[in-house]
Amino acid sequence: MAEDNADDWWRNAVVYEVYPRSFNDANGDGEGDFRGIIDKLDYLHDLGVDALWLTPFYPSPLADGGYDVADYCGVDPRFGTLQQFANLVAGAHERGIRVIIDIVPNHTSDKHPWFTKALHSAPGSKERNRYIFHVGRGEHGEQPPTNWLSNFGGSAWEPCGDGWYYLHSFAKEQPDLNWDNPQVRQDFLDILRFWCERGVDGFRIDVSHGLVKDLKEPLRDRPDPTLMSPQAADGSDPVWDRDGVHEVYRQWRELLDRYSPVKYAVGESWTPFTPRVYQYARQDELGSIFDFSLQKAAWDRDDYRKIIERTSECATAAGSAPVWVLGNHDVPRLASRIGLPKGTDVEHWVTSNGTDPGIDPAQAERRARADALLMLGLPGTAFIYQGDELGLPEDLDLQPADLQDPIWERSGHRFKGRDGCRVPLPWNSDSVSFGFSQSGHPWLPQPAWYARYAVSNQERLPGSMLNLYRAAIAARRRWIRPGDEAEWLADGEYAEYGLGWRVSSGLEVLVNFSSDHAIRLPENATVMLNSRPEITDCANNQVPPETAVWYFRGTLASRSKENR
Ligand code: TEU
Repeated sequence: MAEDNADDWWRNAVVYEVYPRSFNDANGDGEGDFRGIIDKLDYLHDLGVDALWLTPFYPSPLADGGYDVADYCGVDPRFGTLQQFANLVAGAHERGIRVIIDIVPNHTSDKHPWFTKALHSAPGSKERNRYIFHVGRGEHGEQPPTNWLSNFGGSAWEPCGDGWYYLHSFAKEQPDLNWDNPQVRQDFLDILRFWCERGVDGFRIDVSHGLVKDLKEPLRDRPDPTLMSPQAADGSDPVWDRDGVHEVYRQWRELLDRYSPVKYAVGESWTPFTPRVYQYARQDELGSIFDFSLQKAAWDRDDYRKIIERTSECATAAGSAPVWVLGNHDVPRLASRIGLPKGTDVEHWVTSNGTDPGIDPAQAERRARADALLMLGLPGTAFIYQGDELGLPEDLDLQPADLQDPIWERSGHRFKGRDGCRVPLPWNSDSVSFGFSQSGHPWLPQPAWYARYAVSNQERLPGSMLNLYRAAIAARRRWIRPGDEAEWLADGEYAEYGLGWRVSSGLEVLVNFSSDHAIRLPENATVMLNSRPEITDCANNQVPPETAVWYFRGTLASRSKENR
């Protein structure tokens, strides 16, 4: 690993999200596992990523895909063992790839011994005080204590049968921990230390804005309980984004900074954008925070410009770097979302885990390719969700019997949930389960059209999405530096259809958002990367619609000399 930026490696890193259950199955049980990931480390190395983020692999009943953790210091046998985890970390490090793991501090599984003990202990006991238990309202406690709702639908309070309830902001199998309890704080410091000592390089913090609740009596209702994020960006919501949570992360940062190199952390706060969210990115706290704005945006030049500007400003003001996310395991895949017809409410479509409102596949693919060059051309940290490098579309065909996400049941079958982006990856178009599993029975069925997207096919095609990602990541490593800032190219040049920016190496990125206008590049532009495989160079310096290019002014040879 490079020594020169050992603490700051993440500031321009490309991080690849692995959803272990769906990545690669080596033991043939239909679910991915650690050995499967180890077998693909060379693939990830060839892709060029700087780090892996593994979503939860801890022992879990999988009521929420592993975000219901029953033991924070173990490995679920379906994924492997602690020894295999060590092998995975060692194998990644040998290839210069860092490893980030997921920490889920807002809630545990209801099968965690902390919770089973709490349930069997008396109200007011120290066991119960690890969680948030409360008596119900009404004469006999027959109503929930407040109007708070679960993110997955229904009340956030589950009755225990004796007039008491426990709080769960997600599924009822995910009871919320009580972060007012010093024991809970201590336990998580121990958990972080446990994994730091096993060589992980950083952490992704689940629901980082949720931990601390206002538990002052009497408990307060939320003005609009259907919103699952803070209603006013001022810390006044009793559940989300409370000021008190920052004290937790300051303590964590003290611990993470004791290591050399220091450990990375990124917060996950699924909230509408407010500058307040960047408090998590302060350098004495987590240090960085995901920005999900592009995941909820329509393919629109002005919206993108606004987002890129405000995210870059806020991240820089916090001493951090922007963290770009185009896809993850919670939302319909980029390669479908980006093709939504004009006028679709993207945020609603994303959170209701869609049906097909008339996506034009060719257009969606063009835009997804341009979007990849856009994100990888921006300074900051870029997160890629497994399969997005293949341009995999969302699987909108899953049938009710296939669905496993708790959202499906908890929403009373109104929302299908997030399984469509979690379908196991296609590695080989000619093998059973497309090379994912010898079992022939992947835990979610793969559609027949997955064959076209298989790695084996894309490796052979110079213009494939996979090869575009590889080329862009390699070029980014060379031309985008930690601490770079995007300098907008004068609007006049690209007028109303495009966005263009320059970074310190002189690399310029141009994205043409229009679906019918070409944009002219400067006369002396040398194009280095082009998102359209069928167009080998930009004839007459014209960048066609829905296309992105990376170029330099002058010749590439002169640049290479300067940068040596
Ligand atoms: O997600 C947090 C979260 O708020 C999401 O549930 C989001 O609201 C939803 O997916 C949008 O459609 C994290 C994890 O990424 C997610 O997989 C878990 O289910 C959730 O926390 C609970 O741990």
